[in-house]
Amino acid sequence: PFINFLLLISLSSLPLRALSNRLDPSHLPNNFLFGTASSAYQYEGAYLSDGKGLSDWDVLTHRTPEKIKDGSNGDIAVDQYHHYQEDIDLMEAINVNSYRFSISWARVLPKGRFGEINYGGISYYNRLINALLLKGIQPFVTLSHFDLPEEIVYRYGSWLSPESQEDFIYLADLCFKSFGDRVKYWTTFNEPDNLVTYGYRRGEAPPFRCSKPFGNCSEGDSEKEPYVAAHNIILSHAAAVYIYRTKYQAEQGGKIGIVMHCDWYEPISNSMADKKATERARSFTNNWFLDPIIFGEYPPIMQKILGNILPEFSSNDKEKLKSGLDFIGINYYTSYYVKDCIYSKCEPGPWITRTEGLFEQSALKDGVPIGKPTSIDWQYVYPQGIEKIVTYVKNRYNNTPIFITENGYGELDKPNNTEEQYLNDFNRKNYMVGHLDSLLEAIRKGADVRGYFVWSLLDNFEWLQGYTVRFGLYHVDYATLKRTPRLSASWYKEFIAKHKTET
Ligand code: AM3
Repeated sequence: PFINFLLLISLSSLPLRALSNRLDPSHLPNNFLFGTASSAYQYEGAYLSDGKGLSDWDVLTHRTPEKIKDGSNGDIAVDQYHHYQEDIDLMEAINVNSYRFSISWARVLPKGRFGEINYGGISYYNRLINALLLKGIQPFVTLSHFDLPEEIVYRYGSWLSPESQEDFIYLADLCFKSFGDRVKYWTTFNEPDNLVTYGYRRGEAPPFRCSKPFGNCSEGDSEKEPYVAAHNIILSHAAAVYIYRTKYQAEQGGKIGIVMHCDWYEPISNSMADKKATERARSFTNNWFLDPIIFGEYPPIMQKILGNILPEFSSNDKEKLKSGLDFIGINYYTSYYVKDCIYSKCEPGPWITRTEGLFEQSALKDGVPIGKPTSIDWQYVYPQGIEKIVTYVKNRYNNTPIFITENGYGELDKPNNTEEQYLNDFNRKNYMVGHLDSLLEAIRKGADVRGYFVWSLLDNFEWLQGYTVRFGLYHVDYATLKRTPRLSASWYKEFIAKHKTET
């Protein structure tokens, strides 16, 4: 078996070597950030420690564990709360110079703005930030990565109420004030498009709101609520950036942006209808948030199609929106074909924006997938997509600086895998080679990309999939919490080292 194993390794690295020659890290800028990404609920554990309050994900996983594929939760997760020093050593061991993590809102403000600040929580992030900086690793902080204090859901249904803006401003101000002397990269939200789609259209994530045929909920309105929640999120972003610009930025000298979930969309045919549908798909996902933040209004196609379903920005809102952002974070994993649903008929489904249908996304064209399928249902390996989405964002938003805030390869956990099998993740390594190569192409053609974060340093709690999907450069044994480097970790380490010596 060992000989077979060696054979497998050498065979699998053949095409890689060819690619690696082309993949020259010296074409990346000098001060490029190489990092790994994470989020509080997926990593920290310690869900009741040192005064932390309950988040909506704590409540969901305890009240209705059947909603999570393996019935699990983030009570312990990878216990980064207690293992942060060890994890920083693991980061140092693979040469990364930045770490993207999020603040657990309920850890610092257990009851949102309706209660006390939890200094136990503030102190944890101080320890984490200081320990990172001691190793020369830049903290790259997300203020809100899906989880929020249950209090906010309970009081007014979270993002459906304009009151949520007050809560977010309170959180943002506290974080800038407490950590901004040392944190130079902030993002307001992680993937707000996913958050509203899962939470308010499909009803599959907190606060589980939807209406048929988009999902099977008892309360909600999938036609309207996603737009209301998104509107409050956009205004929360604007208000937080406004506070950063007016109160903190001059003194602290950091940058602030937002992270978007960016699948690449390819028209399924050359027909004008499918091409237009593809533009619609982009408008109803990424541009939905980025257009108002950067141009001050919703994409024209959305306005035309949704009419008065789409909330309006007051002149005061428009003033705030002028604060914009300093960079765009792109999370790229996969690509889809888009088919028109206005002129041709599509089955109504959760990804169709309105019941009568606007577009449909599918990874298949005539039965052939857009990229190599993986063991998880939504991911297809299409490295060209990263160059395409970066170029699209660059062109649409006047070459605003970009960070790739997530890119990674998921694998379904197979409990009977041998150590050899789960550590030799050449598929993940190939994925990173391909995507960095394609990203370099976008940079060579002029995109201002300033960093790349792998999702993820460690295997972790993958939301609705629980622990059944693994994304880590390091394998985690959930019984012992032992972290072991995979092949992809060594590859990333060498890639970064090569960049260091060549620039
Ligand atoms: O889970 C992370 C990665 C992996 O798969 C990360 O936290 C997310 O930002 C990102 O979206 N990732 C991801 N996406 C697949 C499906 C996400 C569903 C989210 C549902 C919860 C609102």
